[in-house]
Amino acid sequence: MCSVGRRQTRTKKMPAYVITYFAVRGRCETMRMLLADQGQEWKENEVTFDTWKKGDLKATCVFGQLPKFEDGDFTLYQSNAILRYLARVHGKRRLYGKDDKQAALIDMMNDSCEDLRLKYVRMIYQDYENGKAKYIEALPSDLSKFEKILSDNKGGFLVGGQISYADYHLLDLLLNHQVLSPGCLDSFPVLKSYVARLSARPKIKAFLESDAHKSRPINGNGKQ
Ligand code: GTS
Repeated sequence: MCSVGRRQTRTKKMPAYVITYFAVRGRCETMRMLLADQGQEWKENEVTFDTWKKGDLKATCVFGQLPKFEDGDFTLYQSNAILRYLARVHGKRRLYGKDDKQAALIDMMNDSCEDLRLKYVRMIYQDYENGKAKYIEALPSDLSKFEKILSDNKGGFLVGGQISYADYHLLDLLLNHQVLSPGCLDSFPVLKSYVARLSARPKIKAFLESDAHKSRPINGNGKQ
């Protein structure tokens, strides 16, 4: 090994990743879980609602919204694009399947997670008092689709036999839904054991038990 190589292996790597977001789980807990499970470090740049309201930061964001994700001097917006970037970069065989077809299926699964997230977010922010009961009543229709997908795929994950970025997204959604409606997985044994199995992965378990995770509210308006 050349001396430069030796010096590099001895240098402690500082976290190159910075997540700029409000002090909530929201759209960032999936990427935080992915990073934690992949043994990565990152820095949190928490933005208060008062700072955000001043408008200076918003004006610098490409779409006027957070999260913002930085990898050194590379900046990204849009939470799902950030997940896909991290999926390409991390994982022993990446978090994006073993070939283009699996990658497309993983994107399809993530799009379905996004559909459910949007329904959830709309209810939480726009219709919590009147719409929560109705939302919970309709939830089995969405959950049953994921139950079938996981039952059909014998690999234990949404696609193939190894975790993908979409699994972190689904796990985050299911954890949030168990807070919204604690018994919501009782009639979905496959989803229930999937949540238990993924939550028990040592690095995810440590993350879920961390003060950082526990102290962050799920949503910005205090509803959950
Ligand atoms: N499609 C975007 C993504 O996935 O990143 C949506 C981002 C978004 O809606 N951001 C909200 C925001 O910046 C915060 S949150 O909904 O993720 O909590 N809101 C402030 C604003 O001024 O729009």
